[in-house]
Amino acid sequence: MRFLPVLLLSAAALLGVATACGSHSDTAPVAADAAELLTNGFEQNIGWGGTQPSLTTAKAHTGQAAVLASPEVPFSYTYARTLDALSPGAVPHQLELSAWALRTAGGSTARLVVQLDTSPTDEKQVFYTALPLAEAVPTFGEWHQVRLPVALPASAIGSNQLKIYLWNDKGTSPTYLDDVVLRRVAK
Ligand SMILES: [Ca+2]
Repeated sequence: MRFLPVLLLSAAALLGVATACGSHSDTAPVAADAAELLTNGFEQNIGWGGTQPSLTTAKAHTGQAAVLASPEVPFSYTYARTLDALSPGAVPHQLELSAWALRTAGGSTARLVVQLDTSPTDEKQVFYTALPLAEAVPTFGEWHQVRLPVALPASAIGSNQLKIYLWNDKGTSPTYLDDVVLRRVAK
């Protein structure tokens, strides 16, 4: 039975490969990513906080829920949290936002926005960047993964409040967003 350990090792290797592939599927990662600061597929948000026009089950990349921006809903369901709360003990400066976006038509011209306000009570902007989805998503009716590198200024401090949202801009058709992940990028 000298071949048995080899077989077991092979099986373990195959399982390892399968697990590694699984972690890249469209579902939430199994293993916690130390650099991951937030992740949201919006499945648990439905019903909480009262009526929220941006939360929708009309389209979804995973599960049943996503968020939208449209002429009727100019700003999507918004993430807002101070840098201290987002990443206790170390203000993150290099970030990457990834998300899945779907444009319904040529008029889906929403922008994916990351902004930093002075504080939760002072909306004076410290930083702003936006990804035009009309450029990042070339086709309609299909989900595409988009990425937005975010380099916060060196002057950013823990009491600054980070916001993430879709802005409809001058869009005439809805744009959908799902499976948002914000990661700290190692320098
Ligand atoms: Ca979802």
